[in-house]
Amino acid sequence: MKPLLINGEWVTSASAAENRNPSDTSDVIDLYAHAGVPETQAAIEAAVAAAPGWAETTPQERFVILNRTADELTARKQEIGTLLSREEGKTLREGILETDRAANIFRFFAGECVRQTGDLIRSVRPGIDVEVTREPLGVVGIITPWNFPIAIPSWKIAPALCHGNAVVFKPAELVPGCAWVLADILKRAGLPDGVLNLVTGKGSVVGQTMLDAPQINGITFTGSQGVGHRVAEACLKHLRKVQLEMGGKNPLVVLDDADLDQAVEVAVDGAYFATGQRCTASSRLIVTEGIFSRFVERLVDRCKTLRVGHALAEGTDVGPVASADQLQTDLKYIDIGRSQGGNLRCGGELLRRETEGYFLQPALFTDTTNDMRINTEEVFGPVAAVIRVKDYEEALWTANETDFGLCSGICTTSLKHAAHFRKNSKAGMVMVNLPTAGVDYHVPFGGTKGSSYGPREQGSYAREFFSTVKTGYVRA
Ligand code: UN1
Repeated sequence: MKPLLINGEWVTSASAAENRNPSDTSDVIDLYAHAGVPETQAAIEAAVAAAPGWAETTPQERFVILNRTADELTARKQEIGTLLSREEGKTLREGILETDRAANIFRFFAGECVRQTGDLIRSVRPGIDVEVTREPLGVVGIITPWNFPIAIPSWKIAPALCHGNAVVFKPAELVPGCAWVLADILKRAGLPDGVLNLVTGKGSVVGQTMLDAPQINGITFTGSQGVGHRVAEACLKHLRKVQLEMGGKNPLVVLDDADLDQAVEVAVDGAYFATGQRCTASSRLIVTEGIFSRFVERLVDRCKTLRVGHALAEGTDVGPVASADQLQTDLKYIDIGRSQGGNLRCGGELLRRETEGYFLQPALFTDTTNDMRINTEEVFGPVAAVIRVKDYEEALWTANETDFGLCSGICTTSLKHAAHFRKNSKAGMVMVNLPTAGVDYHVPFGGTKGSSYGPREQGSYAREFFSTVKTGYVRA
C-alpha cells in the first residue's frame, strides 16, 4: 500500500483503494491509503506546527528545494509520464509533456522564491515611509482534480511553498499515483517535516474535514462547479481565502476568412486531445456561414482519422475516458444531444480494443443551438458541438452567451476581428488561431463568471492568493 505523508512520516491507514488503469481495467497500479478523519486532522495539525518554521526559511532555502524537485521531475519524466498515462489515460506523449510542465512550474517558482519584492511608498505625512511586504497565509489546503494529475498539483503546491505556506494536499481519488510521487520527491528534496502533507482518500471524508478545519487559512480548488460552490461556502463560513477553478464551456469561433487547415487542427486539438477532459477544452465550435460546410466536412474527415486506444500504445492520438463514471456522463450527454435535435455527425460510439478500457470515439454534433444542454453544461469528455452563425457579430454574441468564462478562441486572418474579439470576449483567457486548451505555465490562468473565483493561478500573479499584504509605517 502507498501510504499517506503526515508530518514527514509515511503512514498507512485502515482503508485503501486500488488505482486501476482506464486503458486496461485488469491492470492495478497499486493500492493507495485512504485517510480517515483522524489522519486528515493529524495532517492539518502537522501543517499548523510546521508553518511558522517554513515561513522563516530564506528565499535560497526554498529555491534549493523547489529547484531540486524540478530537476528530479525532468530526470524522471519518462517514468512519471508513463505512470500518469497509466492512471489517467491520456496518451504517453501527453503524460510526458505534462510531467515536463510540472518540472517547469517548479523551476519557475524556484526562481520566484528569489524574486520577491515589496513596495516602498512615501507617506502623505512628513518623515514617514510606508513599506508594503508580503507574508504567507499559513496553512493552505490544496484540492486537485483527476485530469492533470501532476501539473495542477504542481501549480498549486509550488507557489504555496514558494510564498512560505505549509500545505495539506488532497488529490483526486482517481489519480493518487502522481500525487504520491510528487510528495515523495518533495520530501527527498529536503522539505522539512509537516510542510507538505499528503492525504489521499475520499472527498466526503478528507475534503470535508479540510473544509471544516478552522486552522486552514486558505483553500485552492480545481474541479466541478457543484463542489466548488460547497468549498466557497465553507470558506466564507471561516472567513478564509478561497481560489476556485471550475471548468468551462469554451467557444472556438471560426470565421469565413480563417485558414481552414489551421482552424481544423485547432478545433481537433482543443476539443479532443487529452480525451476532451480539460476545463479549457473547446466544446462549442461557432462557425460562420461562408466557411461552415467546408469546415464541417474537413473536421468530420479529420475526426475519423483519430486513433483511439491504449494510452501507452504507440500511435494512439486519444486515450480512453478516465473512468467508468465519466464514460457514463459522456454517453448521457451524447444521448441528450441527440434527443434535443443535434445531428451526431461522427463518433460517439464505444470501441473495442485488445484490453478492457473506456474507449469512446470522439463525438461531433452539428445542427445544434447554443441553448441545447450539450452547449450549456460542461461534459468533460471528447464531445464537441458545432453552432452555425451568420457573421462575426452573431459569433461573438453566441460565444459570450454562457454561464462560464474560462477561455475562448477565434480562428481568423482578420486583425480587426482578432483584436475586437480579444477585447470583447468575456473570458479570462483568449486565444487567436490557437486551441483554447494547452496554456503556458508562467502566465496567469483563470476565468470569469461561473468558471473561476478568487485571484488568478500561475506565474507571478499566483502570489495574490498564496500571500497576504502587510503595510508597515516607519518614522525614521
Ligand atoms: C490546459 O489547458 O493547458 O482542469 C490546462 C483543467 C485546467 C487546466 C487546463 N485547470 O483542465
